Amino acid sequence: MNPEVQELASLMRQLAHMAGEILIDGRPDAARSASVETSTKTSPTDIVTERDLASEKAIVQALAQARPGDGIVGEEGSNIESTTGYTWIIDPLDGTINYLYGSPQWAVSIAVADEAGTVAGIVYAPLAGYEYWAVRGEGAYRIDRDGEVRLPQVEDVDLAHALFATGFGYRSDRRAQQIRVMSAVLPQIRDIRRKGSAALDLCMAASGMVNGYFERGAHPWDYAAGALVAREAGCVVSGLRDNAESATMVVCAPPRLHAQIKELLESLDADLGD
Ligand code: LIP
Repeated sequence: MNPEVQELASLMRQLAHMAGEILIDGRPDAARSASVETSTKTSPTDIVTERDLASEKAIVQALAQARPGDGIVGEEGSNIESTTGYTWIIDPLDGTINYLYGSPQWAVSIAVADEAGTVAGIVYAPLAGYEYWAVRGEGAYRIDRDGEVRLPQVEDVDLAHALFATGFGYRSDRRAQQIRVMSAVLPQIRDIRRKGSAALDLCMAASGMVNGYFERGAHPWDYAAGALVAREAGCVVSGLRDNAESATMVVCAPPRLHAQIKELLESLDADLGD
C-alpha cells in the first residue's frame, strides 16, 4: 500500500472511531430514559438527530486540521471543494432510525475518493461490535471481537437461492413504487432483509451474511465506503442499464447473481418513476 494511501486509511479509521464514541456517548436508550433531539428532512419520517450533526461536525473539524484542501461531502450538509484531488464522503450516522430506536444496527461510514473513485472506506458499527474497511486493490477486512480477518471472495448463487438486503425511501409515493417492484422480485428469490443501513447492507453482502443488496434512493454517503468493501470482496456494484451506482439505483452481488438481479430489476423499471 503506498504511504499516502496508508495515511489516508489510518486517518479514516481514527475519524470513524472518534465519531463512534460521540454516537455511543449520546445514544438514546428508553430503558435509561436517555433521548436525543431530532428534526426532520425530506419527510416526517426522515429524521436527523443532534448526534448525526455532532458526529459530522467533529469529523469535518478533524479533517480541516489533518487534511486542509481535501474536499468533503457530508450527509448533513458539509460540502467543500477539493484542491488536493481527494474528497471525503461522510455519513456521520447511517441507520439513523435504528439509532433512534436503540438498535445497534447503525454505523459511521467514511470514504475517501480520488478522480478514479473510492480509494479507501470504513463502515464502523461500534455498538454492534464490528468494523469493515477496505483500500482499493488491497482487499476488504472485518474486525470484530475475534480480531481482524481479510474477507474471502464472495460465493456466487442463483437468484432463486439468493438472500437480498434492501431499503425503502422515506416518501410514501416512492415506497408505493418500491413495493410494486418488491412484489415481483420476492417470489423469485430466497428472501429479503431490511436492516436500515445501506452501509451495513453492503458490508453484509461483502461478508456473505446476505448474497446481495439493491436499493433505489441510497445516497453516495450511504454507499461509498460499503461499495468499496463489497467490490474488494468480489462483488459487482453498479446501477441499472450500464449506469454506475447512484441514488437512482445501487445493485451489489457476486458477478453471476448481479447479472440476474440487474436484468430482473431492469425488466421491472425499478430505476424509473418517483
Ligand atoms: C439510511 C440508508 C438506508 C435507507 C434508509 C436511510 P440514514 O440512511 O442507509 O439504506 O434504506 O431509509 O436512508 O438516513 O440512516 O443515514
